[in-house]
Formats: sequence, C-alpha cells, structure tokens
Amino acid sequence: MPRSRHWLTAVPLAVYGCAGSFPQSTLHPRSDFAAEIQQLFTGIFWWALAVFAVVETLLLVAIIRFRKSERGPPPKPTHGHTLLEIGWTLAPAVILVFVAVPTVRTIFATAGEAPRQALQVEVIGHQWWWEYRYPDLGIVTAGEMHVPVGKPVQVSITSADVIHSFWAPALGGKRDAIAGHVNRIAFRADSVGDYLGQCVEFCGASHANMRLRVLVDADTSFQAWVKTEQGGPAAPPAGSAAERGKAVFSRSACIGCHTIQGVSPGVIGPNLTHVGSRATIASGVFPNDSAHLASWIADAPSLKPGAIMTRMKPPLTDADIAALVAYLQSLK
Ligand code: HEC
Ligand SMILES: [Cu+2]
Repeated sequence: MPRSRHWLTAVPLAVYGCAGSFPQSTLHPRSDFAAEIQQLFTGIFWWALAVFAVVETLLLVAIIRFRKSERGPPPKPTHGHTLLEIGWTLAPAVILVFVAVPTVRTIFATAGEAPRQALQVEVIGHQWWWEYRYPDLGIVTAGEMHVPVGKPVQVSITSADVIHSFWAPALGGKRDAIAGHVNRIAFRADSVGDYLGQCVEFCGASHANMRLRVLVDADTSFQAWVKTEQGGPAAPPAGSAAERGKAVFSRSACIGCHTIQGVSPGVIGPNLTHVGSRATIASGVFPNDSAHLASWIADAPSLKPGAIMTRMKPPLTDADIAALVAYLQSLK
C-alpha cells in the first residue's frame, strides 16, 4: 500500500500505546515473507472496506427511504425479485474468490521453502527463552538471532518443552514451536536493523517475558559475528576477577545447566560460551550490563517470574557474584 495510506491501518495501533514507533508492527514489512503477508492484508482490507461502504449505504438508503410515514400509504414490499437475488448471491461469491485466490497463493508462497544455499538456523523454544543453532557454522547461542541482509534464511522451529510460537513481525508470519516436530519459515531480510519479536503462544509464567530479537546485519558485520561465535573454546579469563569468577562458576550449580565450551557441559539454560558478546540477556528482557547480570545471578526468578534458573543454595556472596559478572563479561 502506498506510504500515504499507512495512517488508515496504523491509527488504531498508535491509539493502543505504541505511538510514534512500531517496534513490533506487521505493517512495516522488512522481508519478502512479511511483504507477501502485507500485500494480502492490504488487498483484503480494501475489499472489506468496499463491502462495508456498500452495505452501510444500502442500509442508510433503506432506513431513510422506507421509514414509517404518517402521510402516504405504506411502502410496497418486494417479493421474488430474480435479478436482485442473483445479484446478491453472485456478488459475495465473486468477492470471496478475489479474497481466496491471493490467500491460497500466499499460503503456498510462504510455506517455508528456501533455496538450497539458504543460511540454516534452528530455533528451539524453551521456557522462557529462545535458543538458536547454526548447524553449518557450528554456532549455538540464545536470545539474539543474527542473519545477513539480503540472503535467504531457512528457519526450522521446534521446542524443548511446551508449545511456543516464534514471531518477528517485521520479518514474517508466526509459526508454532512444538516438541518433536519441525515447522519452517523462510525469508530474505531487506534492510539492516534490530527487529523485535515475541513468543505468541501462551507457555507459562514468563510467556510475556519471552521476547526475541533478530539482528539483520550487513554482510561484513555478520561475518564478524560468525567469527566471534565460532571462536571455539571460551576465551581464557582476563584478569584476576574473571579468573576467580571462572573458579566460582566451575564449583557452582551453573555447570549443570550452562555450557561454556571447554569449561562445562550443561544444556538446561543458554550456552554462555560467548555471552559477553550479547547486548541483552534473559531472552531480550534486560540489557547485558554488570548491574543486571549481578541481580540475575543473585535471584533470577525475581527478575523473571518462574525462571528455571533458581536462586543458588547456599546463596552466592557479593564477591562471588562480582567475580562471576567479570568472568561472564570476558566471554566475548
Ligand atoms: C537450574 C539450571 C540453572 C542453573 C543452576 C543456573 N542457570 Fe543460568 N540460566 C538457566 C536458564 C533456564 C536460563 C534462561 C532463563 C530465561 O531467560 O528464562 C539461564 C540464564 C542465564 C543467563 C542469561 C543468559 C542469556 O543469554 O540470556 C546467565 C548469564 C546465567 N544464566 C548465568 C548463570 C550462572 C553464573 C549460574 C551459576 C551461579 C547459573 N546461571 C546457574 C538455568 C540455570
Ligand atoms: Cu510463550
């Protein structure tokens, strides 16, 4: 739809509280997949508007023309008007064809088939965070998915526990994440940016905190990111605080839930091998800074209700937490 007409569909959204910016708007497509959906939506929107206009006009005409009048005789009712009946049977049928054909076409066009050379990304929903695996690149990360701009991406979506649903509106339609089953989407992002999304299938206490971010990178920054994430074993701790943090990590319950390559094998929580290179933690809910890392490690469920990462027993000392923060931040 031409930019000038965006206001028609955008006004209700603005009213509902995202005035000014549209971080999760479906009406600002930034990929071929999202553009297909947008086109279908716009087409159906104008059909619906035309139907609304015709029906309301006829209604108003009928109300005004055939209203009860004290003067003249009552209006003559119409029975069995063949032309009228053919008309109001045929018109909706024709309109439904104009709606159905593009709908079916879009369903097939967005079935999730990507070209063979597409970048493969596996998305795994967990209560309440997203894991991203790049099987061809040997990358396992969490919270933030990186893809290169202008390249086809094949996303395979599944779940480790209950049903979740993956949705980054600017990049395309939602797909359920179901354990033991793989759903696919495919898209080619058309502009560099940081696109927000959200789990869209109620999945428990922190469903609303199960956000996601897709970072569409220019080719060179994507390559740079791949190089960091592929860095093999975690960087050796730099400085004595980080050194101490590694020791605390290695003797705490952390190792049972988190992988740090070369240090620990846990798979309950996000892979932390390069956690220092992420901008956010806890599936995009908090910035990855010292203050948030410290309060997260001290008491994750108080920041994110229901978090599977419980408080450590016995509780960690402030010094231990500071050391852990230094260590995690050194894991670039
Ligand atoms: C019982 C398993 C478990 C234990 C033990 C555990 N974690 Fe976690 N951790 C998780 C889970 C699950 C998440 C994701 C929570 C969420 O976002 O909902 C997480 C998230 C994190 C994150 C955020 C990572 C990101 O990219 O979002 C950090 C950092 C972290 N844990 C550090 C630690 C440290 C340090 C310890 C030890 C003191 C520890 N964890 C112990 C399960 C655990
Ligand atoms: Cu959810």
